[in-house]
Amino acid sequence: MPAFDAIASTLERLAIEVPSWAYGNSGTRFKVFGTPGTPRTIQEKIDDAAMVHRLTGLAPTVALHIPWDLVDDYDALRAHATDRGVALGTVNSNTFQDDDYKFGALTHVDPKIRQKAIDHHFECIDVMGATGSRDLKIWLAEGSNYPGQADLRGRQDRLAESLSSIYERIGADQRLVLEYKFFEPAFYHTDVPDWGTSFAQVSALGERAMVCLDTGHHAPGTNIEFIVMQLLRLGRLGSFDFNSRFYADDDLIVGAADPYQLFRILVEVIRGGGLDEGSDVALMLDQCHNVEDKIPGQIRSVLNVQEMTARALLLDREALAVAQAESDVLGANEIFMDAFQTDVRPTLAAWREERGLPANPMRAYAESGYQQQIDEARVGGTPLSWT
Ligand code: PSV
Ligand code: MN
Repeated sequence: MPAFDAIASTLERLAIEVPSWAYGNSGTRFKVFGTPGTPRTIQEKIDDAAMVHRLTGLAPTVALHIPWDLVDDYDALRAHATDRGVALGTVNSNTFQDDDYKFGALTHVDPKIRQKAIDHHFECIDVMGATGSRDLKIWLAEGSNYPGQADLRGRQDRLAESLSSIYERIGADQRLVLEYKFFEPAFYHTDVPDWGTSFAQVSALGERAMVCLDTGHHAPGTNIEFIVMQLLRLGRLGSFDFNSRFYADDDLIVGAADPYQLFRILVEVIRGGGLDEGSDVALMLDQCHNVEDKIPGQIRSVLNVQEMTARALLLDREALAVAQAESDVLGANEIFMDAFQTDVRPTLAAWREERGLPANPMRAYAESGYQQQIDEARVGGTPLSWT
């Protein structure tokens, strides 16, 4: 197994983008529970995200969701983030909360509604200009509930046309990233249900169009690491939305439901060059903290990714290659499991201290007094939420 020193420089590069919406209230369709200290403004969300970065050194950028994070002055928002030691990251479009989009947005049969959805993406691209963001991430809640309700082929053709108008507006240093999801909110068919559809659509656009893989967006039992391998091999893995799930798109803390799956995914990320210097693969979280405190929920999440990345980096690839070449099934599996079962926590704690970070960021947060401070200060106003 490689020594920790040999993997430290890669670990040092690890950067995980946090979603602004993770700091707001969220819930299920049954109930959104309010919590004290919830941000009332995007600036307060950024303050909370900055706390996660300060304690972990792992979360230098914050993703925005438009219009949830709409402001008049994005230059000022960018300055606010810089002042707190973080930067603004991916801009996520939102065509799923407007009445006009009941039967589709980029796929809608009505050209006026399609244009409205395209215009929204143009606005997002303008925002990216001001925030300095590289990626426009598109997730579409489009589909149908009943067989016969919609012309599947016509919708796919309209999607291609709409995406192409959006792609033409993307700047030379920017990317369009298309996220897929197999169901929800539509239950019969979804217009971008799987990586193959996303891949086909983005490949038709050009080099700067990529696929986003949200770990919660697959049918149970799907071999996600295989998809990771394939997209990296094809040069189209733009980004991850990390979270974990037991049943559907649960948006729980990454690595909480199935740490071994997270390890296997990261093994393929590393194998495919996704953590190499200069890699364009963006690692993001897409999570909701419905019942747990949001800031420590985010701290736990980035630490989980760091721990599994360290274990995946410790995989003895040379020994594994030999075992694979010899068709040594059990030997290869043992090498793989040895890396997964390595407890990296004490080594990571010491390494954090060496770099001026708290050995235990969860404890440091609990002892920082920040939660009490925001609970007391954030009184009045409307706590942000996605409902
Ligand atoms: C859809 O379920 C999704 O994963 C997309 O990334 C959205 O932007 C996000 O969740 C909203 O929470
Ligand atoms: Mn997502």
